[in-house]
Amino acid sequence: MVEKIKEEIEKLKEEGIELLKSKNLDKETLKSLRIKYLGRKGVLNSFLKRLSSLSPEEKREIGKVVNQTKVLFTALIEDKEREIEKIEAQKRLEEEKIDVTIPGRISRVGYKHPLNVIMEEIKDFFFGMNFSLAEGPEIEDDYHNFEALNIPKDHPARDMHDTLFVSDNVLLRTHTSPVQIRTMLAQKPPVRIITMGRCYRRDAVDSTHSPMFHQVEGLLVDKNVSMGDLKGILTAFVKRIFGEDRKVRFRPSFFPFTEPSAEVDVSCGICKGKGCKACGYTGWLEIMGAGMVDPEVFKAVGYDPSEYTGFAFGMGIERIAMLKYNIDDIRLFYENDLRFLSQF
Ligand code: 2U9
Repeated sequence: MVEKIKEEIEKLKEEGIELLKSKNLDKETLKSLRIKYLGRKGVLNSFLKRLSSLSPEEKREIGKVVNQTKVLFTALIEDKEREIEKIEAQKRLEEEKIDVTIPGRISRVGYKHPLNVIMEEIKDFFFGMNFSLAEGPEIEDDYHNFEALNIPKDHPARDMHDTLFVSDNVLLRTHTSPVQIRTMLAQKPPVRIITMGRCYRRDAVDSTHSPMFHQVEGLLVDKNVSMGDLKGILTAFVKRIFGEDRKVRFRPSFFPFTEPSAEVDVSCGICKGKGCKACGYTGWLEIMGAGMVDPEVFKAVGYDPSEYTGFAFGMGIERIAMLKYNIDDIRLFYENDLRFLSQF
């Protein structure tokens, strides 16, 4: 009986050694082998349950062999576990390996849009002159876009602003001037602001017209503001944008919201003022409008025109960019062609 059991254990031992030493054992299989051999209800313990008919001597003998086998199997399993762990660690290292010699991906750098370049230059100048930026809605009403700016319903100036209407009284702003109206309605003088943004007019598209374009306008209101202040600041501005060597001239003009009004010209950069095709052989390029704020506008926003005066100016940003960079077609600004945009 004892010999038979010992034989069985020996057979089990050989089979176990072979299994536990075999290659390609994975964690799961090893776990089930541990349960099979060493578990509480495992094969080795099952031998101990069959000893009841044996003498204490024999029981001890079998017990010893079972225990030796358990110790051997435990050692084999632990060896295998370490081996699997090592293989897995090696695999992880392989997977996470980074080849630092692979050339990096080159990310292309974008370009500033020429209109943004100009807008930033304009902001830089006027912020330096202690102006701040005011913003307002692109969808406006008749009052802020026309009425308060001294442009009543039957005024011929409304023809100049061919308007895109949303409804009877609601429209897309034709200039940024309603932002100045809103600012004055909201605060007392002194006021020193610039506005910039999209404006809309019912224009047919050609090389110099677009139904959507950008404007910059400015407004300075205080006691004793004169035409001299207007000329001083705007001359410095034009020279900053176009170059110190350029000349600036002010010509009388008319706008409903300014009185007196002027148009501002810069000397032609191509012919240096001698006259060429680009300036229509005049030597001058028209770049902006300006004037002293009309007392009627002050009355509309509740400012006392006998106490305060102010100057205002306005320009189309596309036009400034076209003249500064010699761009001959306004549509280039909106087409997002990188061959054009990458030049700025
Ligand atoms: C208020 C009072 C006065 C803004 C001004 C101009 C002259 C002007 C044009 C330039 C080219 C419009 O984009 S354009 O077609 N603008 O000539 N704008 S004075 O005057 C104001 C604005 C707001 C309250």
